[in-house]
Amino acid sequence: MADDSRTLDLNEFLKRHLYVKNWMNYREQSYTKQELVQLAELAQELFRSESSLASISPPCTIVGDIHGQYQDLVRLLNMRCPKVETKKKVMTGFSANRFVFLGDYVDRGSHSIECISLVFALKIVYPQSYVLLRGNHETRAINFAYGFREELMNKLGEVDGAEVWEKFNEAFSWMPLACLVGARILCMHGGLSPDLQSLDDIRKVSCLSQAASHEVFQIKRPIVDVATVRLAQDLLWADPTSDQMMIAVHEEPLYSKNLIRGLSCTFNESAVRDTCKRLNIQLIVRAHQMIPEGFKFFADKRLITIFSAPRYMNETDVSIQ
Ligand SMILES: [Mn+2]
Repeated sequence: MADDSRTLDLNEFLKRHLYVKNWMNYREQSYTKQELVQLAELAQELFRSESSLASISPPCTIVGDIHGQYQDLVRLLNMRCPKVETKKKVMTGFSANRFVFLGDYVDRGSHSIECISLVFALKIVYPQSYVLLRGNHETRAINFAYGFREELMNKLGEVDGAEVWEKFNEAFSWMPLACLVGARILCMHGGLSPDLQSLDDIRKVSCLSQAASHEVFQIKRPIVDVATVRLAQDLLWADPTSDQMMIAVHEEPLYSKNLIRGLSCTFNESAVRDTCKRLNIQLIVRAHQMIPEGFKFFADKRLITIFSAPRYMNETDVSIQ
């Protein structure tokens, strides 16, 4: 890495991405293959060293789906931090706050590369202040089809674009699947799972090298195809439902097939109550569904859905993210 380390200047990279003076005359960022490959490799190293269940102390800002909406991401990151504004130097959010991102940085919007490389650069510069969770779009099959790969090919050419796409997906396969905020708030991109019986179930999804030999049910990262691990798939894909049909049944089921997504599950209010009690959690924070107002509570405020891509796809289709 030492030989081509000059290809990536992280301070300059952050500066040119975070300080856009005039969005009306915004000049598209240009990238070299080397700097993007390096970003993906450095981020991957950090993800490998983290637990699949990340943790961070409050206060922190929790951010939902970004989906390539670079301008909205920059606005979020530059929001002033009220607590430190009284100091002489006004600190902006990205350097003063802690952040948990709930995933879905890429696809759909027009600036996936800017979004994912900016959050990767922030993670590398401020590793303790940023948690980047994996969303269902941080998987090969999805970001092959919904924009990220095409954007890379357009910007870097077919050969280099495909190579960088592989590197980013390698990094994605190591990303944490959930995060504990101050031990009482559990965050993930999608939702709950019948396989989530304890927090250790998520912690056990880690590199085999870190595994204790007696842990029979150890699930190995990287997880290239999340469909091979039901817990991982549900954490990335599941949705809450208030389906009355589920509640009407005498022997109340907590989970059912997710017919809208065609994979993973839906879970009802009882599943949320049940999981909070068993895991000793006060609140579950997830993203994954478009909410025009930006957030929506569920199950007596035991769960909140956060969505951070305003005017997403003109907010026409509320069902599929
Ligand atoms: Mn999603």
